Amino acid sequence: MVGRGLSSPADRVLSAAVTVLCCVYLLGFNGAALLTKDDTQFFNHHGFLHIPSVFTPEETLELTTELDWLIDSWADRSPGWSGDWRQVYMDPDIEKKSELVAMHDLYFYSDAWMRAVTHPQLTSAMSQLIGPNVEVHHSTLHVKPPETGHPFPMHQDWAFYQHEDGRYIDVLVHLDDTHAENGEIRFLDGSHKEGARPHVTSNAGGPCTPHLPTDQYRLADTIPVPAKAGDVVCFSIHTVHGSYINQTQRNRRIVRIGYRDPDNRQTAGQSMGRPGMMVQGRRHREPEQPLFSINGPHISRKMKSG
Ligand SMILES: O=C(O)CCC(=O)C(=O)O
Repeated sequence: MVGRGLSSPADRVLSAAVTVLCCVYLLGFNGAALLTKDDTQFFNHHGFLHIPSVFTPEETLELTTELDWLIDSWADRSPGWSGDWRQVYMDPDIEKKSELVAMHDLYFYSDAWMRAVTHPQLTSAMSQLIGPNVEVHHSTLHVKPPETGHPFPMHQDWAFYQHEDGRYIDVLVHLDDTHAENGEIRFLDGSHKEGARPHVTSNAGGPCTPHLPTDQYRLADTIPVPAKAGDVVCFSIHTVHGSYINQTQRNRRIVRIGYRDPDNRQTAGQSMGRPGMMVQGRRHREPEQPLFSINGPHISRKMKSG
């Protein structure tokens, strides 16, 4: 007996199309794997990975609008990272003018950014690279302003938030297309495999921002990873990276999000001791481990006196 309704070629094409659409919907609904096996192998081998179009054009527009509000309302504008590396990366005139606009933990200020760090496809991609349990550690905005926008000396992010092992990935959410002229991110291929490296943390003038010695690590030896707005580029906490100055007339806006396995203990640096949100899986309890404190942050002086 021939099944009713599927006898004509048109019916069969329609039926196949419905099946494909259902599968696509169900895969999306279940947080289907964003990364292929080749992607995860590429990441493990090279220490970085470009994931295109993680955010839709609509999501990217909303995040950009919110970011511009954060830049106007909350972000810091400063000369940026300190150290003798500045004289190597910039000529004296540019060095005096060079600026960085930055702030931390955007999701404390904007719900759009809370949705970005908990984005199901992004966090599921992170669990493909880190393992089933993923915690948000921080987020940080970096804007390279036009023409003199801050270059980044070669470094590992480990130097800023030291952890016991490599189960930590940084994600650069791109709000602008990046290329050579505005200082796209660049990586030292495979450099994550050697783990943490000693950084320069002081110069003749005193303490400085951690960076790798400029005579041993050169941006010219790195691989550029240009990306589009809405893309993310992720890399291991041990991957050596940096970027050139923004020579264009426009801001170059990027937000970094740090994700880790909650079992990967932090030993020093940014946001040390602060619990983050679980965005995939569970936080395992160690024997006798206490619950997190419910004591709030200190009240700022301005608020106290006000
Ligand atoms: O924004 C860049 O070009 C580099 C940023 C960076 O090095 C970092 O976020 O660790």
